[in-house]
Amino acid sequence: MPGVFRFTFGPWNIHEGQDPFGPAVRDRVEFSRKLGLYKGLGFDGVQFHDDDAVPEMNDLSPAQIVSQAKAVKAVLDGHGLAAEFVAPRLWEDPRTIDGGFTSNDPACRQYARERFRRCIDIADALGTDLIVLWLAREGTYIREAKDSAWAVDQIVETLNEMLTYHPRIRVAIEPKPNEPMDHTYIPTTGHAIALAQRTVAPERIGVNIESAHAILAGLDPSDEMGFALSFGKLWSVHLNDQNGPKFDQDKSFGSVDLRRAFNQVRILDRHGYGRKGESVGLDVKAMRTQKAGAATRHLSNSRTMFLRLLEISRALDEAAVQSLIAERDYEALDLLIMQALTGR
Ligand code: XLS
Ligand code: MG
Repeated sequence: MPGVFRFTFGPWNIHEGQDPFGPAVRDRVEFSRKLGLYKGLGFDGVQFHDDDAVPEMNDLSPAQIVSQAKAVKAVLDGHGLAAEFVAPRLWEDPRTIDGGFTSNDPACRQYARERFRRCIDIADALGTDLIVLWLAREGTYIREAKDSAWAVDQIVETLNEMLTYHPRIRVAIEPKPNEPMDHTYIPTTGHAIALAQRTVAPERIGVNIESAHAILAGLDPSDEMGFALSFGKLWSVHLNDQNGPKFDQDKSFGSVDLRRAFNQVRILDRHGYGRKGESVGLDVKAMRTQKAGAATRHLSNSRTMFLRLLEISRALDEAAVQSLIAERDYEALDLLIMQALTGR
C-alpha cells in the first residue's frame, strides 16, 4: 500500500536567522501570523514545542496552562489545522543546564519531569496523543561528568512515570548524536527502540527520525527509517538535509543529496507511511542570508521536492528494477536510478 502524505512543520521553522555568531536578521513573525501561512504553503498540521503553544508556561498553574492550550486548539480549528505533536522544550531553562532527566541535581531532575507532565497536558488539550522527545542536553561534554548507565536508567524511569501519568500518550524519541552536547545518550534510532523495550509500555515508545541527525551519526536516514518501520515505530519524521558531519544545518529537503532524499521518500512510500495518521514533518530553516519576504520558501521548496521525488519513485519501471535485482546487476540499477533522477 503506497503512503499517504500530509505535511507539517513547527513555528520554529519560520526563523529570524540568528546563529551562535550573530543576531537575528529578519523580523519576528508572530505565532498567530505563522498559523495563517500554513495552508498557503501546502501544510495541514502544526508541530509544537510546549511553550510555542503556551508561552511563559513556567509562570502558570497547571489549570492555566490547560486553558491557554485549549484556546490555541480553537485557533487551530479555525484555520483547519491539526496539532501533530508537542515536544517539551527542556534545553533553555537554567535548571536544565546540565540536562533534564539526567541532571546530577535532583531538584533539576524534578523540574524536568514536572515540565514533561505539563507538556503532556498541553498535548491533550491540543488534541494529539503524540509527544516528541528530543533529548537535547541528556549527555555530557566530558564523559566523567555523569555515569552513562545511571543516565539511561534515569531516562527509562522518567518515561515510565510519563507513560503512567497519561494512559494513552505515545512518545516518539528524536535521536540526535551531538549538539548541543559533545555526546548525547540516545544517539540513534536503535538506541531509542532498545530503550522502549525497558519501559512499562514499549508499544507507546517510538521514534521521530530527523534526516540531519542520522547523517550526523554517520548513518543513512532511509536505512534508519527502514529500521524503525520494520519495528512499527516510525511515528514521525523530520525531513531536511545536511552537508556532512558538522553542526545541525536543517537545510531544505533534498538540497544537498537528491538521491539520499529520494531513498527516504521511497522507503516511506513503499511502507505505507501516513496510513496510520503519521505526518511528514519538514524540520528545515531558511538560510541566514534569505531576505524576510521569502523566508518561508524553504518549507514549500522542501514539500515540492518531496512530491517530485515521490513522482519519480512511483514512475520507476518496477519490473525492470526487479529483474536487475534478480540478475544482481547493480551497476545497471545504479544507472537506472540516476537516469530517473536526472529526468532521462
Ligand atoms: C533539534 C531538533 C528539535 C526537535 C524538536 O535539533 O530537531 O527542533 O525537532 O524538539
Ligand atoms: Mg527535529
